[in-house]
Amino acid sequence: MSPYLTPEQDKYMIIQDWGSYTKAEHAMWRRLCGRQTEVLQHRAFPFFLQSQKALNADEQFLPKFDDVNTLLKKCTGWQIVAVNGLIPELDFFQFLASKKFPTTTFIRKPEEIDYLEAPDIFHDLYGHVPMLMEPNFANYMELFGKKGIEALKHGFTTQIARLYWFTVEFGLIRTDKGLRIYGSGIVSSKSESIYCLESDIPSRLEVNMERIMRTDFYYHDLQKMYFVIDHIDQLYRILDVNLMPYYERAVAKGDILNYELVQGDLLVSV
Ligand code: HBI
Ligand code: FE
Repeated sequence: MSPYLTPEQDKYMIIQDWGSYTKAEHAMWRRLCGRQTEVLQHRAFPFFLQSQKALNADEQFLPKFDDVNTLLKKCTGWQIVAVNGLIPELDFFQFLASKKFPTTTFIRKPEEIDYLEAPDIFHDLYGHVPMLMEPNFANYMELFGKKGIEALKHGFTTQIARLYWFTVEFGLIRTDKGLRIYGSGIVSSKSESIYCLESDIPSRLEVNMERIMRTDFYYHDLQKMYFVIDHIDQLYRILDVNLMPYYERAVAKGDILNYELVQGDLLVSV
């Protein structure tokens, strides 16, 4: 049993009742996968696309968590745990520190196809699980859980949430074919998958821990700021330090609005 897990987390865990999914819900999964996999062909990080295939998130039916876990365990030792929605930060980080990814089991309604408030199974499973099959990223996510627990203890909830947002959810990566997407919030959104690489509205900056911790973000709109890494293992390297001085400097220097550029920003061209 992981030292980070307590019986506390059990109250958030549910069972995926795969038999209860309706035809319409399977059809919604099919529709989302078919549409998004096409959009991502030359936009997503290659490893993400390969994992998608390996996951054979069989696009005909919603995936069974047991099948996903058999594959995921083999790849990186991670497991997805079924939850029914957003859970408190501390519990979320404790799951991550235990190599468990809280994954919702419900799927969005047709009227929510382009955007929904809280993560559904498409966002969590289609968006997050493929990257959890990449060993360096899986290590980053486990370390992230530990750093998250520490951040909450010291009152840096906002700063660590920004770090999660601009890497895990909305991160971009340089490849020899140009910028590609690895952030789950983007890969599960058709419009943002196109916009983040092709629009000239958002700025794209070199990843910078302190700058990220100062940067505000939108929940309900396309981002105006993205951060770019060179390699997936770069994430672990920049996180595996004493973060306290970064938190303190970020708080002392104050927040930066999502669309604002400041002195020292290193802009990345697409
Ligand atoms: N809970 N189920 C779930 N999924 C998330 O992505 C999630 C969460 N709780 C908190 C949270 N994300 C964010 O606050 C992260 O910044 C931690
Ligand atoms: Fe997410």
